Amino acid sequence: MAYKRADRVNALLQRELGMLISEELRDPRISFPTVTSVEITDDLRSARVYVSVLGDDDAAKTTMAALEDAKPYLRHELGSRTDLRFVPELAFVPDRSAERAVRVARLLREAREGETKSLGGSASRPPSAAQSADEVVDLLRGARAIAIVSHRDPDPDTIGAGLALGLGLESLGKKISWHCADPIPESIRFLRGSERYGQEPPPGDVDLVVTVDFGSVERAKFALPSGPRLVNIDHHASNDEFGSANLVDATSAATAELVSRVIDTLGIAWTPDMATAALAGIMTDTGSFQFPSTDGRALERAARLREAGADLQAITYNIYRNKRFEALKLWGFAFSRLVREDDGQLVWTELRAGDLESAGAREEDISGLVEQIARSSGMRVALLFNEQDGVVKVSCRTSQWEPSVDAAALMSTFGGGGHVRAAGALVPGELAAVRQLVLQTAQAALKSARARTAVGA
Ligand SMILES: [Mn+2]
Repeated sequence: MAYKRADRVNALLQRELGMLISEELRDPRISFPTVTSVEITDDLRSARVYVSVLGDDDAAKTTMAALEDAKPYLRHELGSRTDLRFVPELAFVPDRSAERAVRVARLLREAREGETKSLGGSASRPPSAAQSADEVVDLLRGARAIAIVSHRDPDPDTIGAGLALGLGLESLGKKISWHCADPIPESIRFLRGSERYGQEPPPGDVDLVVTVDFGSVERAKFALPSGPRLVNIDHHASNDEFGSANLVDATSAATAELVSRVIDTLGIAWTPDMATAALAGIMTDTGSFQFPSTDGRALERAARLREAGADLQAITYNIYRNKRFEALKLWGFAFSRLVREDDGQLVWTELRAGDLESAGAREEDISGLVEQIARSSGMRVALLFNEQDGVVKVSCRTSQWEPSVDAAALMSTFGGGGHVRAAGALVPGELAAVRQLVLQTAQAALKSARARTAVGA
């Protein structure tokens, strides 16, 4: 019984302290803290509060010092916000696991780049991403005219993060423009403010360019102006830190989640429009909270966005339920050509050059299709080949079940990238040739995964 009670109190304290620290404390020494867990003693008299700080050791130290100073205030607030008869003594403990994860992601990337480097790649390394959380906030505070750039083939995360941040900065009196080389898909045009996106690149006379949700400049599709400083906010492990300041956290489930922390740090008040935009990004990048990337931060943020007035019904209808008839016709072509190999572990299909036209469909209607292919029982690697002018767009999804293949690694063989379970590549060449090459590589990856599993078993 006592154990259950403690659990409930831990969860309550974690939630309340998380909100208090990010929303009420305005101490400039505080740098992106997240309350990762709380452990209360059996007598409910004192609690260890684990806090992860996105930043270097100095950022962690000053943040912990600021929290230490805020203890009396925090305990007082806990007393008035909860039904606890006795507010426990608080002991703040730095939790470096999130920061460690960021570092591991960077080391892996550097190892990969090391291989490229020996083939003549660039040798310059950007400064630690850790220190840049503060740098990013400072740059945003200092800029007057800011251009926000979302990636090509925009998804709800890049648009939602861009809108939430831009609308928030606008409420601080800044001049904001939004840029995306490709048109905003119909399914996300319900997000208020999305009509303010233009397809032209940012002008050179802004103070700051902010890119959201992409890891290399090519994903902008247009050239970014070289004059203004550049802030790069992203959660892809493959991010090459092309900004003058980079806030890259590969442990974050969505750029919209990352941007939400920036918005809080800037002390911006959330509006329902901002909250809807951010929640759309978090929901889609976590597959409606189904992907393994769904962590406490994503769930907690979703709860807070909902409380800030995020329109959940608009998101579920527009993004998940409402489907264009022409899109269903197009998906039919892909379904009718489904192939499985390797005992169903490899599942693939293709869209051919004339398909869009015969279905009356658009490019954006393809989004979501590969997830449907990946539902096939026993699938470990799912591939969708989409024939375009001289290039084939390959989308890849992989399963966490053994033999498990790293989708990002597989796609990086073809110059692409993405996440462990979801990745893609644009491969120049004819459909048949590209398909054969990618399928061979996928089969080899499956084979080595099977061998590894056999050894491990
Ligand atoms: Mn994203």
